[in-house]
Amino acid sequence: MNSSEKKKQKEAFKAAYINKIEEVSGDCLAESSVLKQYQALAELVMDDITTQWAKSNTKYNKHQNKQVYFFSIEFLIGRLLKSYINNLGLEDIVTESLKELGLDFTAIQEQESDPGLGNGGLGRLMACYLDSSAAMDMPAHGNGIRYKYGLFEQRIINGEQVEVADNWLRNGYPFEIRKPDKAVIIKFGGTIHSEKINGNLTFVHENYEPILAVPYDIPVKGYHNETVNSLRLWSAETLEDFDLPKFNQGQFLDAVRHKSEAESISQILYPNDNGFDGKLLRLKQEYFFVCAGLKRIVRRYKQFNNNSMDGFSQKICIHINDTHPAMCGPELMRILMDEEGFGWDDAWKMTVESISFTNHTVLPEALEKWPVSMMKSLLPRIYMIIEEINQRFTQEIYAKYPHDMERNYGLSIINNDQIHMASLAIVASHSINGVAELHSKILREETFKGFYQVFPERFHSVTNGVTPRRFLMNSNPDLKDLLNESIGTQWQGNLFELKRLLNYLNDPIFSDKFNAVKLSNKIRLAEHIKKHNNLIVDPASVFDIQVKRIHAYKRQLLDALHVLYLYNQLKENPHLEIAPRTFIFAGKAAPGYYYAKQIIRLINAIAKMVNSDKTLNEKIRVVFLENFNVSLAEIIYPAANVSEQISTAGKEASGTGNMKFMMNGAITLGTMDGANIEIAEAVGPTNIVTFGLSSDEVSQYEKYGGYRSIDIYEKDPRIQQVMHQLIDGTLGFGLNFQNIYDSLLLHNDTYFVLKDFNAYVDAQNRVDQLYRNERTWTKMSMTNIAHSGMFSSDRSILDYQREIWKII
Ligand code: 26W
Repeated sequence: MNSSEKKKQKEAFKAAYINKIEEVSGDCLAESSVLKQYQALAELVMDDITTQWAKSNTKYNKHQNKQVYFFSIEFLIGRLLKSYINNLGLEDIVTESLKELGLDFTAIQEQESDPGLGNGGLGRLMACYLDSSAAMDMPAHGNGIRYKYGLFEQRIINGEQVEVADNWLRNGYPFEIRKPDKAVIIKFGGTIHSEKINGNLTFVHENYEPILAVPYDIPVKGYHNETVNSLRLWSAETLEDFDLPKFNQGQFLDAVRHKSEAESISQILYPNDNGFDGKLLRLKQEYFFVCAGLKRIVRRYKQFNNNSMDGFSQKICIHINDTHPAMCGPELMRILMDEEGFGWDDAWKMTVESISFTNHTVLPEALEKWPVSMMKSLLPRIYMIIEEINQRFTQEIYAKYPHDMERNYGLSIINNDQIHMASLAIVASHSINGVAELHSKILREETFKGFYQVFPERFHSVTNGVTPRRFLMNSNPDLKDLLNESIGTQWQGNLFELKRLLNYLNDPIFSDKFNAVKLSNKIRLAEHIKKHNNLIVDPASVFDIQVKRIHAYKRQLLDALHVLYLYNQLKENPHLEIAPRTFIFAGKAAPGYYYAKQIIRLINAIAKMVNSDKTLNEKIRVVFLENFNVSLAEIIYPAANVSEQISTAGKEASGTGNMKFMMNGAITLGTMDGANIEIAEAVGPTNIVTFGLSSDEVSQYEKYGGYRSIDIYEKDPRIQQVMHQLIDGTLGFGLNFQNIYDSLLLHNDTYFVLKDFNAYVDAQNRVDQLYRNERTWTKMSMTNIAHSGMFSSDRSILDYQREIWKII
């Protein structure tokens, strides 16, 4: 674009924008609030996108390309305005125009609520996959729930987590389109009886409670292309707002109660990450979006296929994100048999051929098991189908392995009056995959060993990835510019091209610029810390960061105990030579997870003690940032020097934060777990710091009931000191962390914190040494970025296309 063209475009944009502001606010630009400025900009952007959206949909309908649908109970999409603008290629036009109008683009963007429709890794992964699919012109769509309240907002009050409702729809949401004309009815409860209709045995569902599912569609705009896919989120409503008979009888409250009971289905996201609690409402949520999504997919398919289901499984992929949508199997069977008239065998073939399944965790407490009684009464027809799936499957297995009753029993989908959703998902799909190589290996050899023996060909592995648009280009624009001016722009289309950066490893001018970018990102984070924590941190210090959900297996505790140990060292020897460090933590704890909340309290107690101790010469600082979400993450990753990825080996399926840090030049300090292993392979042993037990060692100990933590404690005075400090009042008057203490010593340290402590301290010392050699550190940092191509979600999507959906 030459400069006169650009000028023209900017003038056109400004005129349209001023118009829009008047339209949405009734005020002129000068009088308008920042909120209205945001809403006007959002609408203007939507006008552009919806035109392309309609074109994309027409194309999909005409050409009948294979469509992928991600079924997921979470989509953690983050703010969209900037991402839309950049994907439309309007970055410069908008930025410059707003500046010329005297407006603050950053403040405008901050008006957008950050939809917290997910807990963590699983939900964010879906958002990255939607972004990558659209960027690569692939028809893939999301199907989920439009929660009225997303994940709670976290406040830290007196060092403790306090939860506040996340009313993200407060000011409306400009990027969704409500489609009441595409609503469907979902049936809960009631009874099933069979009838002969026209000589065919038919199942009739009676006395059920009908709930209306209304879709809201959000466009998923591809990067610099014409593709716009859809994220469809379902909202629960009553069929009639009031139950009229009851209303007429004067039972007004009863009538309204029905409305609120119906709406409760999409009222709130369950805040559990990796912990199953078998609540009825959650089961309703799961069936709700599964049923609504599948009904619409079948309807659309027939609409553009001469009212026929022929070829369905060649054209439709139903990809289920963990087991929460595992009822896709039985529900698709129900639709095919009861509504489309297929017999069992044909319906089964179509079902298995269209469904694929990704597992995201091996923690036993996260595996979903629904009581038979609950399933039977809430979803009687689905239960019948699950029973029959299981009967046919177990019969096959018994025939195949007649002498191995014990293992056959273990494969049964229904066991001890519980329905094992992972088993259902495996049996009803043609593919199951783990999310990193180690994770997939553990699935094959441990978690789903029996199934692997029956269906070896179904098992795959696709390592997770993250979108470089959001987590590099948009959140680290200075790095983007520096890369463009040095290695060209090809990397934006193919992240493997970042390898060209290796040519600059010994270029002092580049290195200086590179370090300047990191420093300015650290200054931005330091400003955030000043504003929110009222604490001054030194941007020249090492920014050592652990941000993720708080969970025992992720071992924020190990990080915290090391800080405490370092504090003790400095107290003993104030002249200890270390590079000054700022330890930064953020993350939410599930509201009912007491232990995790105690960890937050502990970190804040340590922070208070360390930050107020003048004798430390500001060599260490500790920060807990409240309310970790996608928007905050975008400020954090670009500012990191050290990426803490220290889960007990074998427990973190993949991790994706590790990739976001790496892409922004942080050095991983990690265990050989999840995708850390692949990061280590990609960068080589000199560009990562690893430590600790391997997953084999962990499982060896576990086989024999764990290890004896007391032995380690007794031998190590350093450990004794930090352990005592948990309970002796060091951390503040009345602050006692007895239950953390007990978990480590009395309950035998389930996650090997003390076992790995020494190795971790050594690794931290190595980090210190490396950082103090600036040349070395800069090279390591650049090397990490150069090898991050493999961790783009574009690569992951290509793997899925090739291995699982068989599109290319
Ligand atoms: C039923 C309760 C429940 C809720 C959420 C069980 C399990 C989950 C998720 C599957 C947990 C989760 O988010 N797992 C994370 O998935 C990421 C994406 O694949 C991985 O990178 C993380 O390692 C994994 O913990």
